[in-house]
This record gives sequence, structure tokens and C-alpha cells, in this order.
Amino acid sequence: MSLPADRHGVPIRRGWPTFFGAPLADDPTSARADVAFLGVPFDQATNDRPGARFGPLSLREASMRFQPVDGDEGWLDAERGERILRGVSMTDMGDVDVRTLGLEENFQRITEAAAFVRSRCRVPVFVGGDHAITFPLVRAFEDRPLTVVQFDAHQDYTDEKFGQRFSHDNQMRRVSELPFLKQIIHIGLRGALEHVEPWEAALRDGVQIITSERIVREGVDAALADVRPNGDTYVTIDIDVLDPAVAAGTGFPEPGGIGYYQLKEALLLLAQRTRIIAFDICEVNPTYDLAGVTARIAARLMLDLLGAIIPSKE
Ligand SMILES: [Mn+2]
Repeated sequence: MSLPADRHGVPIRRGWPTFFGAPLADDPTSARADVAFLGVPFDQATNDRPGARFGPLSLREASMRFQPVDGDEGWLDAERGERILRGVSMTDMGDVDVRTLGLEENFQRITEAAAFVRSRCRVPVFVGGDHAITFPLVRAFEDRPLTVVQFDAHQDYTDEKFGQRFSHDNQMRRVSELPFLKQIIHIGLRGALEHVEPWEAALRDGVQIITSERIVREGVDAALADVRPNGDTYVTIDIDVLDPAVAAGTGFPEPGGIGYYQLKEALLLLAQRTRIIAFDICEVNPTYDLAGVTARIAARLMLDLLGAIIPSKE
């Protein structure tokens, strides 16, 4: 019997976790893949409990659980009996080089890194980080009319609070102001809102809102029957859209919420109805993810959504 060993015959594994074990792009300028992952270790704009800057690290680690062992064969989605992501190439582009101070400079770096990663692949996947990063990320798609679908317990639609316009409570408002933005669809809202202005502003601006409770009561199909994103779509997933009983590892847990299967079904349904050109997943916070479950679920959701966007090859 021979045990697995490295190419030198020694049973030692080297290297560091990457997203799903995908090769790290040593030279990003020559990297090419169907999917490129970019970590955004930024939590400078968190109101309350920081730690989301460690999200990319925890997601890399959690995603190694899903590392394919059969080369290009992808995965078998056991719930659906379907092979996903067979022959789909992936690369880990590393992390945005976030600096200690200077919010605007960091936003600029995030936008530039996102635009670059986008140019190297078919579907870029951005891993936060607090949710403020969605604004600089979406800015990297300025060349086309864009619909943004937001999965989130919270609106993040505050215009300004204490003079601050760029926190993880403002970014959807900033996104709404981008000239190329066509529509925002917000799925998963719940909670007791302290301020009415963001709510009224979102309705006034035509944001389509589907609450978490509606999904739980009616089911995904019925609740999302009128969700018809028009044209190219960017999806942003705040992991706090999940019930904190399911995914507690996040900075601002909100009572109620949907489960893994409901979120997966909603993502798959969206991928059927529209062309998703990129997505981000934010607010996984390992500081509160004591069982490591939140990062694990987030990693699985990334596979689910990618599998729905890019069909298996051959
Ligand atoms: Mn959010």
C-alpha cells in the first residue's frame, strides 16, 4: 500500500489555503480563468463589531473543505443530482492591498483591483470584508447598465449618519447614485428600523424589496415571482441575510431570516432569469464564527452560484 505523498515521495503537504484550492495567480497580469477570486480584507467602515477583514482568510480555509480531488471534474451537487463546474477553471488572485488609513484611497484601490480582476476572467468573485466594499466594487462595472441584486437583512441605504456617507450602512445608497445603475432589487430585509428616511428613499427610488418573512411564509418561488432583473446583473450577498441561528458569524446579526436552502434556491432562480456578471459575498466575520459554520456555508453558496452561472463543460 502506498500512502499519498508529494512529488518528491514525502508525505508532506505544502502551500497555503486558496479559494477551493485553486492555483494562486503568481503573475496576475498573465492570469486567465473562467472564475477569478479576489479577497477584500477591509472592515474599516464597520459601525459596530469589526473582524470582517478576516473574512477572505476564513473563506479560503473553509473552502479548502470543498477542494476538488478529481482534477477538472468539479462537484456533484448531491441535493440536485447534478454535476457542477466540471472543466471550469479557477484562480485565486490574492487580496486587495488595503492600507491602514485613508478610506477613499482604499476604495480606489478596491475599484482598480476589481476592474483588473474582471479583465482576467469570465466571472469575478469578490470576498469581503464589510459590506461597504460593494460600492467601490460595483464602480468597476461602469461600462454597462447594471442591475444590482442585494441579499441582506439590512437596507444599507442610509444617506448620511454622523457625517459619514461611506460606511457599511450607506453603500447601497451610493450604488443607487451611480449613473449606470438601472435598478436595485433587495431580498431579505427584516428588523426594526431606527430611521424611516432610508426606507422612504428606497421606495421612492424604485428599489424592489422582498422581505425575509415573505420568503419564509410563501416559499422562494412565490415570493420572488415578480423579481425579473433586466439585463446584466451584479449580485451582492451580505451573509447576515441568513438566520443567525444558521450563520452566527457576522457583525450585525438580525433576528429572523432565511436558511441555506432558501438562499441557494433564490440564487439559482436568479441565475436562470438573468445574466449574472459578477458577485460579492460580505460580512463573514470569523471572530463570531465559533464553529466555523458561517464561512463553510458561505463557501458552499459560492460554489452553488458559480455552478448556476457557468455550465459544466463538455
Ligand atoms: Mn449589508
